[in-house]
Amino acid sequence: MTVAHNQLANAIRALSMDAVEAANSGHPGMPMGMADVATVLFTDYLKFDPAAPHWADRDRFVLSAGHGSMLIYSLLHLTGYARPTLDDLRNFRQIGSPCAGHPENFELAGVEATTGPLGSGFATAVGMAIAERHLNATFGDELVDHRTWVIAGDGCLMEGINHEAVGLAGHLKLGRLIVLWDDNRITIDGAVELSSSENVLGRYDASGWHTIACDGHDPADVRRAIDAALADERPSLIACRTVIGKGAPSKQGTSGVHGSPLGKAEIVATREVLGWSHEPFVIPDDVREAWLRAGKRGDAVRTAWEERLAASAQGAEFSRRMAGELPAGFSLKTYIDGLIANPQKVATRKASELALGAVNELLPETIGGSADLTGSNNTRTKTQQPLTADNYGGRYVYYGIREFGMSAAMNGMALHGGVIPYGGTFLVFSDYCRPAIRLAALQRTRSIFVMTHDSIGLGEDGPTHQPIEHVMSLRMIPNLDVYRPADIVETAECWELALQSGQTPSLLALTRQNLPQLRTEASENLSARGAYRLRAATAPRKVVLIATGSEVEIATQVAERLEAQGIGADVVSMPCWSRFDAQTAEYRAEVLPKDVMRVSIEAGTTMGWERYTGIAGLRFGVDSFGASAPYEVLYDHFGLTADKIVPQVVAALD
Ligand SMILES: Cc1ncc(C[n+]2csc(CCOP(=O)(O)OP(=O)(O)O)c2C)c(N)n1
Ligand SMILES: [Mg+2]
Repeated sequence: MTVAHNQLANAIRALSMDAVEAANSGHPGMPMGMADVATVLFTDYLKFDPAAPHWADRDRFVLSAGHGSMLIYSLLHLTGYARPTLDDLRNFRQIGSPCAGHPENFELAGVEATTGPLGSGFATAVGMAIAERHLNATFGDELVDHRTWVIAGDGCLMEGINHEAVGLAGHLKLGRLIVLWDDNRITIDGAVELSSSENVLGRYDASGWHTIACDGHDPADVRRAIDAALADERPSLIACRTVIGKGAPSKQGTSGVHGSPLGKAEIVATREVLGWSHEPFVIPDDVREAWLRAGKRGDAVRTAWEERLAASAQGAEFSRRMAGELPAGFSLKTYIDGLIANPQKVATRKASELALGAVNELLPETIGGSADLTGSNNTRTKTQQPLTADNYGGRYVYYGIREFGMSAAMNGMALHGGVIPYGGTFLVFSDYCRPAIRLAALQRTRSIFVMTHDSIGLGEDGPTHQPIEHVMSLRMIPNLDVYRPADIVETAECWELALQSGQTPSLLALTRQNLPQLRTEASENLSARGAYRLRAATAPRKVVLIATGSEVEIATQVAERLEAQGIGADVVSMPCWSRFDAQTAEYRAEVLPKDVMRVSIEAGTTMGWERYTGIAGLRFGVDSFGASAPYEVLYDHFGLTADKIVPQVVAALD
């Protein structure tokens, strides 16, 4: 028995308005407006299998307009995913339900990306499309042959990040990326024309996209547009003209239906208009069966794919990569042993390049890149070919000056799986990446941010380029490991840890200026503990000097001078706060004993170092903007030299 398109779409509308009503919060307008488009996509086009939600060759679907979360929750429920259940939907936005206010990738299979910050989902999807093409180039059509679909709203297209994402996708000719734009001409404040008079399709055309418009409430017209998008080799934007809150007689077409429950009377009237007489959360059998049939469309395709995977000579390697597992026995120990044997004085950005030389040989899944600072970030290694529209098999992306777009795309690559993305810019521009770094941490992706020029130590470029608050403020982001290695050995250790952290993104803060190798004896990966005693006091211990990165060298100089005066001083190198905080209380107390004065030295804000120095300790850093001068002059100017620090420590001990 066939069920009319309208009934399928109305099931989404009813679930959405009823769940928002039950929660007394949420956004009914977008799911009701896009119900027809989503029904066409999920019943006729999307390659997926609710019984095998992690099937590697499934199409990726990203609901970039994350406020419309009830759209994806309805679709996952109706097509037969194990979750969300009807109870989950009834508990939309309540504690314990996987149906969070905005879709979270870690809550539900089928939610490929966390969305809600407008524009981010779209930019993340660009990374998924890059990963798909790259893996296709590596493993062939028989294993990798899928698309990335996005539903985006006016907000997703207005955000600045959209400019970066569209430019990158157009340049890389990501023809398997198809964006369905909910062109409803409404945002929260009212009509789009209040704030925008942009020719959106013109902008996309100019960026190398295929564009087409359709009536988003006419399934045949939506199919026509999607078919045209499929036939075109460019990425596609389909402007789906819709009415927000479609079906709610007195509210549809207005911003009033964007983010508020419809209210009892309007819901009764909507049921009338839709011809949907069922109680809340009741789906009639014929509609339920029709939706479940749509969810089974992918079954045969998936089984055939599994057979190809099992028969493929590359099957095991492909599966390893998609599982996010490193090759058995992966370690940088051999490389680090070589460093111990042959100490070198290099900037940690250079040390990072050298470590990457080893990493990129050992791990075929890394994809590097930089936001137009390749030569400064030292992110490209000799064997890496550019990933381009003509060679998706390349392993280095020239992201252009698109820090946010790069970071979001990296998250998309990591979420897609099969690749490990890393990308660089100056640390000060982590501010431009920050929303994506935060989403990497929230989504638990292995994105590795390589941030060089990490302090006033970059010198002459001056205060606009000198990070002050950056390292500290990045440390505040939960589930982000911020590393600031002190020398070439720690840099390699931090790279090893970043690569081994499958569920935690990492950020490496690296110097422009050369640093001596402080670690000259073979050992386990000491950076893994976050902080460790680099040098123990010889005279009776009075001070523990805690430093990171380039200031560890200064701390050792301070310690030598103090020791010469008979004042025993430990030097603790602390490349990663979050890792240190995860150690046992005994270890932490051993490294940072309470009964000794503790002093921090870091060329950035001192705010926060009280955590380890206590109020009674001393904190040396930079609490103003920097200045433009050679870096040695700046270190003296800001008091970060042994000459300036030693007398203050001695005075404090008296
Ligand atoms: C970066 C960001 N800024 C602001 C918001 C708050 N917000 C959520 S939806 C929305 C309006 C979006 O308009 P549109 O995309 O057209 O959605 P529609 O009203 O059509 O559902 C805003 C401003 C957000 N979620 N993310
Ligand atoms: Mg809108």
